[in-house]
Amino acid sequence: MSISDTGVFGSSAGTDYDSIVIGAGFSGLAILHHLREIGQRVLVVDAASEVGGTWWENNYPGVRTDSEFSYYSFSFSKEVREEWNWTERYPSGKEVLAYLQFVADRLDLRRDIQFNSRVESAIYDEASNIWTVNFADGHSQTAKYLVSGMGVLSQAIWPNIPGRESFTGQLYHASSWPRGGVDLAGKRVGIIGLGASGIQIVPTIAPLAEELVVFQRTPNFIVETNNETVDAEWMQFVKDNYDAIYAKAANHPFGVAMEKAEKSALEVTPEERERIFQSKWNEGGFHFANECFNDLATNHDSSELASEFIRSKIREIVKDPATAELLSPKGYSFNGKRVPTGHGYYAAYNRANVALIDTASTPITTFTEKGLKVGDTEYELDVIICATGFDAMTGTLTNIDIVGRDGLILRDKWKNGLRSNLGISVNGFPNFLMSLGPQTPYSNLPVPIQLGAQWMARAISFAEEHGIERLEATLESEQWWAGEVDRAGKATVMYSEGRKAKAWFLGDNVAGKAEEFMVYMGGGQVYQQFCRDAEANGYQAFFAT
Ligand code: N01
Repeated sequence: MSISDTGVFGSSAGTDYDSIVIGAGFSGLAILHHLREIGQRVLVVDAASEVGGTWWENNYPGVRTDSEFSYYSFSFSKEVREEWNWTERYPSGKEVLAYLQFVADRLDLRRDIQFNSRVESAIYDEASNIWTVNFADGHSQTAKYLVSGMGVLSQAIWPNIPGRESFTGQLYHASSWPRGGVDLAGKRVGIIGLGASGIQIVPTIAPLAEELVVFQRTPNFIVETNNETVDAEWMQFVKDNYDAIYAKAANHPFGVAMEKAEKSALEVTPEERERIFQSKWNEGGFHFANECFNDLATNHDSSELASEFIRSKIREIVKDPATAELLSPKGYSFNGKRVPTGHGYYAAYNRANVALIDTASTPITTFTEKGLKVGDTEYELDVIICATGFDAMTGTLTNIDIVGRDGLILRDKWKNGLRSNLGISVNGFPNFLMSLGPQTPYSNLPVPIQLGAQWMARAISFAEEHGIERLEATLESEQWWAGEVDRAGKATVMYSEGRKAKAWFLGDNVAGKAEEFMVYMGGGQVYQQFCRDAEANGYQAFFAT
C-alpha cells in the first residue's frame, strides 16, 4: 500500500496518528512541518505548556545564543525567512523563543501540538507494528512511527554535594530559573558551574547582586565577543543571501557559516600566528575557534598555542594577577571542553563585588543552612545558583521507558555502550527515529535538526512507497557507526589520556555513566554525506528486518 492510494500510511491505519513526535522545540517543529509535507497525520507532544523546548525551559539571566543569528534558524520556509527580523547578533533566549513561536504560528503547527503532556513510556508491539505512547496523566496514544525531538541538554543535574536540602536560602538550577525572574538586589549570591550557562550568568548578575561569589572547579577557555544590534540593512543582507549562508553552515564541520581555515597553527611564523589570533579574537566568539587555523581541535600543540593566546587575554583583561591566574585553564587545552562565548565574562572579575573561589584545590564539602562550606570556610549566601549542566545526549531518552522489540528498554540497550546508526535509528526499536540522538554531530544545532527532519521525511516516504514496514538500524551499521564515532572523537583534543577536563560530551559529568563519545566529532558535513550515502543506498542499513 502506498501513501497516495489511501492518504494513510501503510499499516498505520488503526492508529491514532502516523507519527508521534516527542518535544516541541526546534526539532519537533521542523519534524512536524516536514512529516506533514509527506502527508502524515502527526502529533507533537510536549511536557511544557508552550513551544520552544530548551528556549522555553532556559530563561536564566543572560541566556542567549552562542551562535550568530544569521545561521541560528531554519532555512526551509521562505515565509519565515522573509517575515522574521532578528534584532541582535547573538539573540537573547527570549528572542529565540519568540522566533520559534512565530515559526509555530506562521506554519500553523500548533493545531497538531499537545502541550502539558509528559511521556512516561513508549512501547512497541511487534505483532501490530504500533507504538503506544503513555502519558503521566494516564492517557495513551498510538502511532506507527515514534520520533524523539526531546533535546540533547534538558535533563538537568545537580552537583553531587551533600546537604542541599539543608540550605534555607533561595536555591536554583540555571535550567529551571523562575519565569518571573529573581530579584537579586542586595543579595549575596553564589554560583556553582561555569560551563556555557554559568559563563553567561556571571557577567549578567554581577551588577545586580550585592555580592557574587563564583565557585570555580575547572576554568574554561572563553571566546569573548561583542553583541551588536542587527539593523535593517544587515537583516536584508542575510535575507538576500540566506541560501548561501545556510549552505556554508551545512558544509562546515560545526554547522556555522564561517570560513574554513586552511593552515595549521604550526605552519606559520609566531608573528603571523599572533596576528591571526588577534584578528579573529577581535571578530569575536566562535570566529576565533573556527577561523584561525584548521587544527585547533585536532592537534594538541596547535590547541596549546591558542590556549596561551587566551591566557594572555585573561591576564590583559583581569586586573588582579592571582584571579587571572586562577581563571586560566591548565591541564587541558583550547577545545578540550565545549568553548563558551563570553559577553564580558572576564571583565566581571574586575568588579569589587565579585569573588572567585578555587574549589579545585579545596573542594566544596557541603551545603549548609546558611550557604556553602569550602574546606573549613563557610560562605554565607542568600541565593545559590547551580549551573551544573545536564545528563547530555542520552538523559531524556533513558529517563523514560522506551521499550522496543521483546521488551528491550533503550537505557538497557545502551548500558554497555551507545549503539545507533548515525544517531537516527536503533536496532531493536523499529520505526523509532531520533532527531539529535546520541552520536550525531557536535554542531550549531539548527543545521543538523533541519537536515535530519528532511532526511527522516524522505526515509519514511521511501519505506512507505516500497512497502517496507520497519525502519530499523541493522546491527552491522550500529557497529560501523560506533567505530567511526570513537575514531573521530579520539582524533580530537577533547580526548587525551590523563586530561583533567571533564565534560558532558564524554559522559564524564554524570556519576556512573560510561565514558564514550556522546557526539560525533568527525564534522557535520562529513556526517551529512554519510546520511546522503545511506539514502543513495536505498536505506539498506535501516532495514534490519
Ligand atoms: O553545563 P556544563 P552548562 N562542584 O556541563 C560544574 C549548552 N549550552 O549548562 O568542569 C563544582 O558545560 C562543572 O565543573 P567541571 C552547551 O552545549 C549552550 O553550562 O566538571 N562544580 C562545570 O563548570 C553546553 O556545553 C548555550 O569541573 C561542578 C559546570 O558545572 C551545554 O549546554 C548556553 C560540580 C557544568 O557545565 C551544557 O552547559 C548554555 C560540583 N560538584 C548551555 N558539578 C548557548 O549556546 C558540576 N560542576 C547559549
